[in-house]
This record gives sequence, structure tokens and C-alpha cells, in this order.
Amino acid sequence: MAYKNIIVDTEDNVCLIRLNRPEAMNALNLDLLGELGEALAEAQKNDKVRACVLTGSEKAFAAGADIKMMRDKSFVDVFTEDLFTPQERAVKVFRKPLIAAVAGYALGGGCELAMTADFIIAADTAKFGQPEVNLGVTPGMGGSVRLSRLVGRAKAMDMALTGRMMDAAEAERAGLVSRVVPAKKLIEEALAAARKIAEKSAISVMAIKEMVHRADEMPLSEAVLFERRLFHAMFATEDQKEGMSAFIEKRTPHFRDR
Ligand code: DAK
Repeated sequence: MAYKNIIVDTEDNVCLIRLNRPEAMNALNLDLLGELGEALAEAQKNDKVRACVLTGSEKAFAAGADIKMMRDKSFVDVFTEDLFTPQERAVKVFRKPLIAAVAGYALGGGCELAMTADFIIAADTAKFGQPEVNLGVTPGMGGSVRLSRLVGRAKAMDMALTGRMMDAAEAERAGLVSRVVPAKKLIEEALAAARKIAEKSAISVMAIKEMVHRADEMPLSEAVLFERRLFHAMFATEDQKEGMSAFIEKRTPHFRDR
């Protein structure tokens, strides 16, 4: 599929999606988000793809929703279009692991998009922020909610109310990102993490992703029960027998996703 706003490469069971609107710091417009949704749907269907990395450029993962596209819209426009709801859903329904590899700015919708991924690996140049308050609006794609859950209420309030940016070191301390790596190694490290995941049983990987995401929507006791039931369900798979046998026989497991 030929895309105009993203670049997609699939190699070694990993799909690398690069946001590519350099003239606008990868600002998220409907075309770009539409293409991202299509690329993820393709990756979902492609059995060769076992994990995905989503990245931007050295300067910007994405500097937010496209302000030029939004400025003249009315309440009626954004409400009736349900601006960004289908686009966010297209990311959330992706069932394979999605790693955001962030260098440079991840602001507003860019930070929100990164937080929709399963985890974020940051370059030491990364800067995160929810600066919508500077534009007379609020976060609108999960910024206030997901950021609060990831970094705690105090820091989320600080970020969203002042519009200040958080650098990579602060983001790692706060738990927003899983690790910080030198900018030059970002893609290599993110792809290595994705390849590592791609070696596992796709069933347990998918189940882990699902249990963590579902837990966000549930009370603790229900979430732990859901986790346990999925754990129980793994005993219906050949991969559970293979993984445990390989451990006992001191060999590498050969998972078959069954
Ligand atoms: N939108 C459109 N264009 C952008 C942009 C953006 N978000 N960010 C940067 N650009 C464009 C600039 O306009 C400039 O274009 P030209 O002037 O050359 O035509 C080009 O990218 C380079 O930017 P700068 O010249 O500003 O570059 P600097 O290095 O000086 O500064 C910066 C980089 C990232 C610090 C700065 O560009 C900046 O502050 N950008 C805006 C960041 C921002 O405010 N982001 C939040 C956007 S609001 C919703 C869901 C979600 C949202 C809304 C609704 N619903 C469900 C309804 C989300 C809202 C947002 O994300």
C-alpha cells in the first residue's frame, strides 16, 4: 500500500511505521491518522508481523494534532465529526504489541498517541507535553486521563495546567517511558525489543497485552481474576507445554502459536 504521510517497512517479523510529515513536525491530521489506522489494520492481518514499532523523526515523534486543520472548526464540526474518536480507536483495536519510539517532541496528540502504544522507549532528546492549555483548549485524546494514570495526578496536573514539557530523564523517573536510550540508537533498540517479543508465543503475548489493557478499565479484584483466567487458559495451548518442556530440557523453546 502506498502512503503519503507515513513510511512502513516490514522486516524480521516486525513492522516499523514512521510518521512522515517533516514540514509540520509530524502534526497529526486526518490523512496521517487514517493512514496509520490502515497500516495497523494491515499489520494485524499479516501473519508475518508479530510486533510493531511506531516512530517519528529525530526532531519530532509528533508535535500534536494539526492546529492549522483545527483552528476554524466549530463545536458542531468536531462534535458531529467526532474528531479523532475513530482514529484513536484504530490504534486501540490493534492486538499485537505496539512500541512507541520517541525522539524529539511528543506533544498534545503526539504524547497521547505515544501513550496509546503498549510502552514507550525514549531517545535522550525526547520531550513530552500536553500544551493544549496554551491554545485555549484541553487534552482530547486521553492526555489528562492516561497521563494521570501513568505519571500520577500531581505531575499530570502540572503538565496539563502549565503546558510545560518533560524531558526524557524526568519521563523515565515518572514512569511514562520504559527506558531512555541515546538518540542514535533509538530505532535499533526499539526494533530489538520488538524482535525479542516476536520470538515469544503470539498467544501469550496477545493475552498479556489484553490483560494489561483490560485491567485499566476494571476494579483490581476483577482485573486479577481476568488475569488468572487468561493464565489458566494458557494451559490449553501447545505453546505452554513447549515453553515449560524447553525449560526443563534446558533448550530454546520453539513456539508455534498454538
Ligand atoms: N500543528 C500544525 N503545525 C505544526 C504543529 C502542530 N501541532 N507543530 C508544529 N507545526 C509546524 C509549524 O507551524 C511550522 O510550520 P511553518 O510555520 O514552517 O509552516 C513547522 O511545523 C515547524 O515548527 P516551528 O517553526 O514551530 O518549530 P520550532 O522548532 O520552533 O518549535 C515546537 C517546535 C514543536 C515546540 C512548536 O512547533 C510547537 O509548539 N508546536 C505546537 C505544539 C502544540 O501546541 N501541540 C498541541 C497541539 S493541540 C481532540 C483530540 C486531540 C486533540 C484535540 C482534539 N478531540 C478528540 C476532539 C489534540 C490537540 C493537540 O494536540
